[in-house]
Amino acid sequence: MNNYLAVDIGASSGRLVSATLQGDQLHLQELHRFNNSFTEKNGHDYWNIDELLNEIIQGLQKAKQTGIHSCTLGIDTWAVDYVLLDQKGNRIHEVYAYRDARTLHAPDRLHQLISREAVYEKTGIQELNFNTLYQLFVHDREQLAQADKILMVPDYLYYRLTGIMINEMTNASTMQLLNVNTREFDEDLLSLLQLRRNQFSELAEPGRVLGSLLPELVQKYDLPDCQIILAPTHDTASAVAGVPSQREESWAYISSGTWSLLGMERSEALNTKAAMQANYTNEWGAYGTYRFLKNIMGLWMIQEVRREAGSEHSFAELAELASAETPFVSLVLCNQSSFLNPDSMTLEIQRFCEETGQPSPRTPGSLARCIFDSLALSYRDALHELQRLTDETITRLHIVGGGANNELLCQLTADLLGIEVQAGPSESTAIGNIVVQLISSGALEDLKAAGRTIARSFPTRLYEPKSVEGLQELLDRWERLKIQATPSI
Ligand code: LFR
Repeated sequence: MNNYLAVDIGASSGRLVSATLQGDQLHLQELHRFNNSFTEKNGHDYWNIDELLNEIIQGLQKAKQTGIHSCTLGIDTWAVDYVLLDQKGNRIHEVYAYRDARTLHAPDRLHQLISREAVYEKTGIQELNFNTLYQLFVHDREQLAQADKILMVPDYLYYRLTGIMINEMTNASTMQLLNVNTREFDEDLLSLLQLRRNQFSELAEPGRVLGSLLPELVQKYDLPDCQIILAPTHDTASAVAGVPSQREESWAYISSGTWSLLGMERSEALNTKAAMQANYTNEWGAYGTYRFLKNIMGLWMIQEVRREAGSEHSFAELAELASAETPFVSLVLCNQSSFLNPDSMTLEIQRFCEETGQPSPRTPGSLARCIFDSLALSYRDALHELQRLTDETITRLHIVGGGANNELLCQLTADLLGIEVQAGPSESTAIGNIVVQLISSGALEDLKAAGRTIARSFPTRLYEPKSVEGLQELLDRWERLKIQATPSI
């Protein structure tokens, strides 16, 4: 039986999962799990990239110990962050984490040189100050000029495992440097950053067989014989490939993790002015698809509040405490840039509530309630925008990722959006990574077949919308709050 391994690393945790296809069912087993976070050094936030590589190697060793001698392997991580390499392939700097504050004002500076409209028309990518375009714009010029190659984080991990350099497309599109018409790097944007095309590698499609693990690694660490396949290396691209949709009805998704990514899978980009104004993006997906979506601040807010309280409560406990609270007492505008990486998320939420004349949430339960209520209201806005921009009526909303386990948030979403929510699987990112390997090796035909297999293999839960008491009044309050708002991400 073939073994398919997925390395899936998000901003807060990573895992190595093994899968087998038995009949028409996919079976998953988690072999290794580890924490991930960025750390501050001399006023900047960095990832520990070497540690991530060690964790992958440990995961592969565990795979071998459980009897997996040969397999295919795909890697996905978050997007936008990059690694500069010298001519010998050595890293020449620490890897900045995208929440580092150095890019906070970079968009305004860059758009003095080229307009927002022109960049959106070229790339179709939403403006987020941490996009690679803005990160490279503020990166030390000399170091940038010295870089022989620029890889994204998963490209770098693939390189260290195989010795082969590529720029995988789904992650590359989040650089905001690719032209959606030519589907290549945009020369104007490259020259604006004083970069050369040959500082990047070939743009490679997910599903491509990259090669094998370096023999010296296999020997040194006693690793299985792995054929390396390019997953959709952007975790959100994998997550959407992992949605249990047969791709027939009009469906939307929320990939619910550190971020909530709400959108649709489309076969064409939609880079109109209206889409730009709503800050919708067209990230590239597997098999020529686009993810027309919006970033919403997501579970990062509750992760931070929990961490600041010494991780006293589990996420499930926090959701339970929130369920016991009165709904909609205090609301925050999740996408305010002040929530991107505050010194204290708890204080920032309290400050927002006080400044807008709302009760300040002081307990773990009321903070959690405030976050979940506010996220669900943000989803409502985003879904309405999505329908308006695409002129489609969404009949089903899939929630995948860790947030699919949050019953309160799933029910709130169904209620406030007035739509049936299908929640699960929570491991859609690893699953999407794996189904692309299955398609690549001929075991599944396409994304539709993958959707059917995922639907058969993993239980999901349906949330029917219930009516919300005082909805109109709540929506009026929410609209008033948005008028009081300061700029958002
Ligand atoms: C989710 C995600 C989002 C991206 C953000 C930064 O993990 O990849 O899609 O906007 O992280 O990379």
